[in-house]
Amino acid sequence: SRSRSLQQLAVPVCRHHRHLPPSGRSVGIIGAGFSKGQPRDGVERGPDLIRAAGLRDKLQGQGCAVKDYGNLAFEEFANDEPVGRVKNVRSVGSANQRLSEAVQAVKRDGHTSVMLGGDHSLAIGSIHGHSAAVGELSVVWVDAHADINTPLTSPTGNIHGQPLSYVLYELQSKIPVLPNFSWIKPCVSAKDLVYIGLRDVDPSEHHLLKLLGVKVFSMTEVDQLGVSKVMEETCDYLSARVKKPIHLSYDIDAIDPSVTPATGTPVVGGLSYREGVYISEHLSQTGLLSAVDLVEVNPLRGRTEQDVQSTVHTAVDVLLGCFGRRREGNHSPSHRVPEP
Ligand SMILES: [Mn+2]
Repeated sequence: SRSRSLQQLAVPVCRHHRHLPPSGRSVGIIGAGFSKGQPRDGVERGPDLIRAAGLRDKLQGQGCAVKDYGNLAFEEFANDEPVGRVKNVRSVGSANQRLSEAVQAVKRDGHTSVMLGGDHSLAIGSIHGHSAAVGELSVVWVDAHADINTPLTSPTGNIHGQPLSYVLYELQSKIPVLPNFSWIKPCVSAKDLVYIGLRDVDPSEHHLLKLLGVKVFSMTEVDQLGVSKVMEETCDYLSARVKKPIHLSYDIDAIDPSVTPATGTPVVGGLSYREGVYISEHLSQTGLLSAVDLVEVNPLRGRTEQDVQSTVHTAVDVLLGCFGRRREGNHSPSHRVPEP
């Protein structure tokens, strides 16, 4: 029959996962305008810019239920002196504890959590809260950088280059005691982490990635395999044992600075717009996406208004892709062709 042959044509994108309809998802948005994981002003404006670009209406327009939990308020620390080389430790620890609790509340309410940053140090609290609510996770880290320095290997002391070191079980013994960090419990196994888009990795990070055997699709592999094969292999790898809920931590600097220039640490040779959106479209199809971070949008790093708009709209499109938007178009099941 006609419907039978159409079904046969609908080959799942990822062979371990089933296709889901592009509607009916429930999204909980958390604004986390926190910037002390790095030195540049402006990244705290990310959440409101992404909202102003119409995120909520666009998600609702594609069939999602959306609850916006508003912007988190973060505690100020007057004397947040460096600990060793690590900067703003108390502020970062406190902000992430607050964020972890917020993500847990969003997950308890039954939503897919969307955390709008802010800088990438916020992945600590986002991943911690996600795991506290749902248990073991897979993490897909889309970024130009590996963000896996420990406090002792970091060349800069900026915690946005370190978040993974705090959440990986395997690095627990390498992390010194830090003020406001005692609540953090490692919750991700190195075998459940996949990187996409790397192209600026410190030697000490490269050593850690090899030591832990982390799965990496750097820009070299994206060039070699193409993004569709990278995503197929990512899902095959992550679902080879057990299908765990996926945490997507998406740094906008993964995408090429010609498309997303308004970010703190741009690196040439990044993902195209199309590759960047394909990643979220593909993960959406798995039905396993349970929390998303979209971080490092910094309007003060754009030289023109066009730079800022291009960065913000790309961030929105990445998020829409996470929740069923398809470039072929979408329509709700209730659509009928009008009769004359
Ligand atoms: Mn990052």
